[in-house]
Amino acid sequence: MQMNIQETLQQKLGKEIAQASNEEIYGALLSMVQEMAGEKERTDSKKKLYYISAEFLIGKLLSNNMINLGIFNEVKDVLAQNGKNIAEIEEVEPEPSLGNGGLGRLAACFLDSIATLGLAGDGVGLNYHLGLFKQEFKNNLQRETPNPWIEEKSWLKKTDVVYPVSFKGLNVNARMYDIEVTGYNNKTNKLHLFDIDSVDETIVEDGIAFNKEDIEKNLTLFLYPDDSDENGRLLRIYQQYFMVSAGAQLILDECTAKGCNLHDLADYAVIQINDTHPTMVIPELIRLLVERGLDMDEAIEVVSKTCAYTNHTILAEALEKWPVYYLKKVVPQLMPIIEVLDDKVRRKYEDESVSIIDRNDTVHMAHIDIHYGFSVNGVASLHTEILKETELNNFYKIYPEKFNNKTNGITFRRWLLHCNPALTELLDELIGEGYKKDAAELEKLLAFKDDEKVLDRLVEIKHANKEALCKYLEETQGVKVSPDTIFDIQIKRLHEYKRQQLNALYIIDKYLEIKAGKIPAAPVTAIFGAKAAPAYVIAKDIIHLILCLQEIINNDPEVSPYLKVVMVENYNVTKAEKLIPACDISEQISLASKEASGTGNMKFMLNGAVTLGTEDGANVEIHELVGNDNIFVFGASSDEVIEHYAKADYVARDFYEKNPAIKAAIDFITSEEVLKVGEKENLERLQHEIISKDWFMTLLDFDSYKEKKEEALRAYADQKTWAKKALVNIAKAGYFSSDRTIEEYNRDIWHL
Ligand code: 26M
Repeated sequence: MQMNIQETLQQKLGKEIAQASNEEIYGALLSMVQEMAGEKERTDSKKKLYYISAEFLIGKLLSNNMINLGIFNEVKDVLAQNGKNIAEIEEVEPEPSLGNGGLGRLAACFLDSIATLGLAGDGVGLNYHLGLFKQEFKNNLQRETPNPWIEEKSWLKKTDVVYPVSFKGLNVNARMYDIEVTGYNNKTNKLHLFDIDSVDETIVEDGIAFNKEDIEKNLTLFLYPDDSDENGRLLRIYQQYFMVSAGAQLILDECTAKGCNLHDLADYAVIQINDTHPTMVIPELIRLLVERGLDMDEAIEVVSKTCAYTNHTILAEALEKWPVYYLKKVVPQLMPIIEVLDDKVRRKYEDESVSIIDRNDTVHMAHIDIHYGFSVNGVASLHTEILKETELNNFYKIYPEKFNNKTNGITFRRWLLHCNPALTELLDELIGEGYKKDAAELEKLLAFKDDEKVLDRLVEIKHANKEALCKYLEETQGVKVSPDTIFDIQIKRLHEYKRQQLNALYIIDKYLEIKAGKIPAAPVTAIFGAKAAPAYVIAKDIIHLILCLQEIINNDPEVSPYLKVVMVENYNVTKAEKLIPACDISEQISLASKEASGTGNMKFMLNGAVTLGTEDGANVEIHELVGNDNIFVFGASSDEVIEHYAKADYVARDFYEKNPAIKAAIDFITSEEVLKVGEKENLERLQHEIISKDWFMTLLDFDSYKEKKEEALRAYADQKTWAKKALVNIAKAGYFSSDRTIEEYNRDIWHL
């Protein structure tokens, strides 16, 4: 094999590997991997899954494909023998950032697991030319710039498959591009990304601004353009319909080619609708089936047996509702169908709250999914319970049989084998390689819980990963941090409910303590990574505060020996792969009941970090698995939080006025020190928000957060005990393999 790879590469390069540039080698590897993937057997079965999603946050593909094809180590060795470093070649690949965060990354993990399990299931989405904006920091503020990823040589394969898509007054073509999805030692599937030939990247100007009305030029230009104005929201509808109309035509084509007569569509296809972004696939499929001869009632019934819906949030503002007037403006052909769907619901159920079109002429997308899909799932136990008992209770009463939980998972190929080769090697040595196909086997590691040598190795591996991160941070951002400090990491989208501001308040409190002469027992490096939506003002203010703290604290010789702050620029999948293996404390501090699941929490645990978290989302399940000794849990429970909202009795100002530590930390936000490096307007706005609104109850949990965090920092001092906690976390992480999640989807929903 080794000889083969060497020869193939040399042939593609037309020269010796040693003489080629990293860019040339990347190109040759890309082409070799694509050919190998193309030669692999495709999954095949009568019934097939279509996972439709507006986001597939796939991240870089080269190394993961090589791991899945079983050639990674050989390639690495061949390159090394020729004086080349695989890590440097990985750097050449641009990251396709085709997602915002958890929802998009979940879709990518799922594709990996579906192929790995040999299930026939393809992804359907959009080929955004510019992924989620690139984040730059200037004057301690976030700036957004375009984030292109498509190069002459890329993973995309242009196909001849083209479907017509009609909007009001505009007919366009959707062309299909494919990305090969290689399973780990198994068959392959495809990710189908639809695109419009007329997209024009030159219309972007001044950061990420562009003409939102020129649909032919902008339809697939950006991932989720800003929806803070009406044109942005209309463009989202254009994108969504373009995706589902092309997807629906693809599904009907493939099924009829396999002998489906449309009446039996549900025997050939199952469609998983990832949040409400693809919901229009339901009326669109009905429309197409009627066009092809089914009567309306039967078309509705067939589609209802084919579609299943996943909910990823209980935040009311994130549940999509489109004014009828928008839909009439963009996709008038769907409105008569949506009206029939609404009419049927109204005839059957008196309860206004379950209607599809409400009295303000607004279409509730999730309601379409729940009435006209056969399955509704949440993404962690607590989340599903809240959906059933609270958020969607009126639906649960009508359709108890549709509701089910599918706790999220992550692919261990990317989040362990690829990002943490040293830990992978140790595991191979201790428990064999079976865990790579059956993650539950990680529990075998528990046998080494009291093995000092093993615990020492875990400590060594973590330290080496921290050293590698330090080197990377210095090279890329010029910040110097010590691997001998505790790495406390919070990386995730910036959102008030995730409460980066709580972490920031803790840091201020710590800073003030150190300034007052209270020296901490152990030095800490607080690391953040987060992008804020361009129009989310308070989220950007929180980034501003963290960047100001970084400047003040890191340059203060009294404080920086004990506390440092690092805000990683342009946090993305690639950076996550470097940060997670180096983490000691995993910050999962969302307000209980608000984080549907979280998946970063699982990645950290798998890499031997200990969680500091609230009883929210999948943290609850992590807690149950590892037990009290191996996690640090704090804060109000979801029941308490839900009650506070119901009674509207939470008053942030009371905490500000009655708790001196809280007051001092909040006052510091607009102190002279911070104003020296920051913007008055932003800092005052944030301060006012926290004192007078604090919608996500940061101050409610401040004391218990501080107490638990101090406990965790103290516990770290005993390295053996800490390593044992790390070991238990790794051993118990098997449950969070997306292979397990996908097996459950298949067993309960897809039946492939
Ligand atoms: C909406 C409107 C305009 C622009 C963007 C959006 C939008 C985009 C993505 C809204 C929500 C989006 O994603 C939500 C999301 O990522 N949810 C996360 O899903 C994960 C996978 O299930 C969970 O682990 C997280 O808890 C949940 O927050």
